[in-house]
Amino acid sequence: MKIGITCYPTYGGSGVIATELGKALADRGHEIHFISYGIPMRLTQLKENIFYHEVEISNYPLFEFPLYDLALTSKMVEVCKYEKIDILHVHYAIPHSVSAMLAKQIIIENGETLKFTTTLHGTDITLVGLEPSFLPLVKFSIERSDGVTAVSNFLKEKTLTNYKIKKEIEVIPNFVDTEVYKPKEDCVFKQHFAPKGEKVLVHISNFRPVKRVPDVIKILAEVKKKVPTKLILAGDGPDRSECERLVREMDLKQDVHFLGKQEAVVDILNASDLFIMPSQSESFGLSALEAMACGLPTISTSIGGLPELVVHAETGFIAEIGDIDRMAKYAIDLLSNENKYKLFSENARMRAVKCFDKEKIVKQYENHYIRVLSS
Ligand code: GMT
Repeated sequence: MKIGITCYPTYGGSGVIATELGKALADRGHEIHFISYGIPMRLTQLKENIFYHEVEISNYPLFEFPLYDLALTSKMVEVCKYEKIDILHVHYAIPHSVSAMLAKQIIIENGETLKFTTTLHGTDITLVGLEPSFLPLVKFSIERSDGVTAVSNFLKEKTLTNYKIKKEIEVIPNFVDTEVYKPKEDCVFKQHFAPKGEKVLVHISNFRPVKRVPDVIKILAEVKKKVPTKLILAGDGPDRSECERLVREMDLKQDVHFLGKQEAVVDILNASDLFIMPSQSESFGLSALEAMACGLPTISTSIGGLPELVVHAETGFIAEIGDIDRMAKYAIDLLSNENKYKLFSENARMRAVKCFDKEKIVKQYENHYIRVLSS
């Protein structure tokens, strides 16, 4: 198949999944054309059947705001027409689904065909998409998509109810390459972060308010009272300065490592013991899945799609949003009980391999394309 993929190329779960999916589909013999404003972060290797088409944005002085959605539409038309794309797969509804809908219309007007499928990832549905300036367009473009997938049952239900959409939405969960994301013995970095053999909590995100990163710092402060523990915070975003301020204010500077944006996620996870995800909105929680694949139990909130990923009292623990004391208690429990920790760690890895491994989920996308193309 010739598959066009549009996603946000920067850090963030939807871009990661779109890129990893494209790479995996290319490994399975498909021809992949990425269409975006930048080269996707994880698209680092040259491969004969992967192509990248950059969207050029006009900076004509009359346009006070860049007209990205329109430039993207034109690029989609060009690529789909000349590369003879069978199916265009857009990740994150805004504005990608709208551009794809328009591109398809233009192609059809020219007597040719194009099918497109939209993968809903999270805030495109639960937050931004609900804003009055976007809602009608998001609803319309989802309704007009030839196929729609959501990364969790939670997100599927939210889409159907919030947008009053009557449409078949297939749930295809996110995935992880469990051959890459796996436990590694004797991680050399651990010594650096925890020189006296302390335990290590880790959180990786884009530091947006929905991630509630300050909660992670407050959890560390509680855990430290019982178990010598350090914290790794990887990633960057709007709340980073606030977190650095909180760390100084709480006198935790010696215990918290701010790493900023990092690519060595597997090493970071392997230098850690517990993954903390205190989000107030999370349709899936891809970084928690990556942690689970590396054998890290996860302590998360009960919101969104997280209970579909984290099995309470088996692969980690789930608490209510903002319940710092409970999350800290769970962390202390796991970090001070070696046998229990080992069991949870094995369970987490096993669940990642059994339910969310790349090979299994990529096949589901392939079948989805076949269904959409034959519909
Ligand atoms: O960061 C992104 O690219 C999108 C982002 C978002 O805010 O919508 O992440 C969403 O998509 C990820 C990949 O499917 C999920 O793992 C995240 O849970 C989800 N984020 C939220 O729902 C807040």
